[in-house]
Amino acid sequence: MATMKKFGQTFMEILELYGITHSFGIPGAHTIELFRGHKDRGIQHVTPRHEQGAGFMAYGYGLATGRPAACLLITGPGLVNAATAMGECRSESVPSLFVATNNAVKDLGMDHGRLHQAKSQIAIANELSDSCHLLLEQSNVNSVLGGVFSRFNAGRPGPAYIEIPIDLLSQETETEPVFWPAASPPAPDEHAIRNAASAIRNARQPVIIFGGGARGAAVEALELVSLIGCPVVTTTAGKGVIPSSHPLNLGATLPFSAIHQYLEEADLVLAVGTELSDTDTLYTFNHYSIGDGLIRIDIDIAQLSRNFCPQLAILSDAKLALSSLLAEIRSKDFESNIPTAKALVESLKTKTTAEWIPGATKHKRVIDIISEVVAADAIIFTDECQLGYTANQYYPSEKPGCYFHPMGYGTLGVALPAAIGASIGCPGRQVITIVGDGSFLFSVQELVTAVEMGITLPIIVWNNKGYGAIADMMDEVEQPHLSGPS
Ligand SMILES: Cc1ncc(C[n+]2csc(CCOP(=O)(O)OP(=O)(O)O)c2C)c(N)n1
Ligand SMILES: [Mg+2]
Repeated sequence: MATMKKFGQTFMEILELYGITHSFGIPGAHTIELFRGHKDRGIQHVTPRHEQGAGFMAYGYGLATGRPAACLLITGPGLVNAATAMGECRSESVPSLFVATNNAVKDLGMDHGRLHQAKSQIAIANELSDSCHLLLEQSNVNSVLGGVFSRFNAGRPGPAYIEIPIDLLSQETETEPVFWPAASPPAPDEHAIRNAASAIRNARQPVIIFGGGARGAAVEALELVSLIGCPVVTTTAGKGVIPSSHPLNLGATLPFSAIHQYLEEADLVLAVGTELSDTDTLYTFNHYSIGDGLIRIDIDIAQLSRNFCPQLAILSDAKLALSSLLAEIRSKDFESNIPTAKALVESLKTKTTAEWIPGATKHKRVIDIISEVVAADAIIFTDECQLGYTANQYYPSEKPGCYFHPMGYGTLGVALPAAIGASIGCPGRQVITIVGDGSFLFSVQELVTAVEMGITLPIIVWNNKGYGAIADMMDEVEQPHLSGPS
């Protein structure tokens, strides 16, 4: 008699249907049904040496490819070990799918003393994910996964969490995998675009800030900058949206007071795909303010009212908003003064010279050598270390999606496993990583995974025999100002 399929298998088939091609995780007694038959599936599974490594690999994979990988995690410790990576995915808007098992439905919330039990896994995951679902009914799976993948496509990407009790996973099933088409990304309101274009037209001193949310809109961003002819700043996540070598690009200079002064004086600041978070200023711990003329474009409605009050807030995918804005600006004569803007950018860059931290000259020499020897489209992941912090500001990026640093959640140990994840997602692309001696040892065991996967991964260890960045802070006379602008 033919045995019926178990629900775990159907679940994985649905992931395949949505284009998942890679999963990361360490199997356990609770996740057996997710792995049954995996050799015949179109999903390649990678086993790291720690679940945090699995999460960081999914993080690097998602950043490098723009596509989610799945993390398959056992109940309790599996989830908790990967939770830091989930937080990092949330901060950096990385599409990623975290799937964890739990004990049987009858045990949930009962403290029966079952293996791996926690009081509430969903409460843990809820703190760090963008969407969270405890799957209690087989029949809901297509709707739940349809919603998750729709969000990846049409919203601000981030970590989705799905929890499946083991009795549901091992139930026999007749549920058929069904692909639910994704929603399309939001387009801007035309009236708001006309207002934005008119504000840009009337601005005497405009400036644009591009964040990570503009990475998919580099073509339109470059055209807009050339059309308006104004200085541009990027966040670290937005590096390369405008090439570093572009004469109007001030680069990732948000920490520097010369730039702050310019932003404060500007009568129009156009911020695209950025939460304008103070983590982008932490290199100097100085904060900036923005005047009345802030126009924000973001795919996430919540970001439009965070940190700085906008004069105009446009909910939209960056690419769609910038192409509408371009069409609107082009429709009437527009006078730009590129030579003046170029001279201004040069002088602002010179003014920032004195503000680099002590040691930056040494860091820059190393960064220059690295950026000269790597391929033009190499992907680089830096960790929380002195060299990484200078690189966040200084490393050149001619294209978006080539430089990544855990800016937001800011944990140590990300870069090495993230680089492994990126190598798996982008075979043939050169991937390198810069780590400190401290951060390297957070995830050093993943070297074994890299070897097993046959990955060539240059690792630059900035070895100052200690937690140098923290020692630097101790040497500062004043306590660093970490609580954002007052
Ligand atoms: C999980 C975690 N613990 C502690 C920190 C605080 N922290 C930030 S940078 C840093 C120093 C890291 O040392 P290393 O990797 O050797 O780099 P260095 O600063 O020495 O260049 C520490 C401890 C952190 N960011 N994340
Ligand atoms: Mg160190």
